Amino acid sequence: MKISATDALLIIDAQNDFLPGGALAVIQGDQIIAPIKALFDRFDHIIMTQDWHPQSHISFASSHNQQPFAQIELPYGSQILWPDQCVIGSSGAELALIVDKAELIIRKGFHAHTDSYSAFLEADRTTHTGLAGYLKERGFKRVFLAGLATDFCVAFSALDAAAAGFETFVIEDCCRAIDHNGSLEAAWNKMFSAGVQKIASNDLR
Ligand code: VGL
Repeated sequence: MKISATDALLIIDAQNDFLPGGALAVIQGDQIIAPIKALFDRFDHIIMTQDWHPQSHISFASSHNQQPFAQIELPYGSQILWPDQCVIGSSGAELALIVDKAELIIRKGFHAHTDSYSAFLEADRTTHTGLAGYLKERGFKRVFLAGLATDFCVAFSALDAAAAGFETFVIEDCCRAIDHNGSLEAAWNKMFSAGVQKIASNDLR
C-alpha cells in the first residue's frame, strides 16, 4: 500500500506508564517502538495522543476505593478502573517516543469526571476532542493507527475515526494489547464490523 500526502499516522498513547515498568504496563509494549520509528520517514504527517489525567481521575481504582480492573457504573456508562496512570506532569505520562516531526500532540482524559480512551470522543460520547475537525480541515482522508493499547485506546480511536468518515487502518505490529477478559478479540470484531482494516507495517511503502 502506497502512503500519500493525505494520510496521517496517529500514534496513540506511546507513554512510559504503558511500557514495561510503567503503572499500567502493556506486555511487550516496548516492542512497538522500533516498528513505529521505521515508519517516521514514510509518513509525511504524524499526530500523537497523550493520556493526561488529573490526580484522583474518575478512571482510577484508587479514586473509588476499588482494585484495578474492577468495573463500575458511572453516569456515562460502564468504566473499567485502572491503576493511577498518566498523571499530569508525571514521568509516567511522558511520551516514550519523541517524534520531532509530530505536527500535533493531542491530550485526552484531562476532564476529572470523564475518561477518554478515544482520541476523538470522550467516554460520555458527546465531548469532542476536536481531532476529527482538525484532520478534516487539513484534508486528511486516511488514518493509520499505531500505539497502545490495541484493545482500548487504539480500538476506540479507530472506531471513532471510521465513524467520522476516515478510511481507517490499524497497523497490528505497531500495537500491543492489554487483553482483559477477551477484550482484544472483542475489539477486533467491533473494528472489522465498522470497516476498520488490519494491516502490517511491512504493507506500507
Ligand atoms: C489505555 C486503559 C486505560 C490505553 C489507557 O491507552 O489503551 N488503556 N487507559
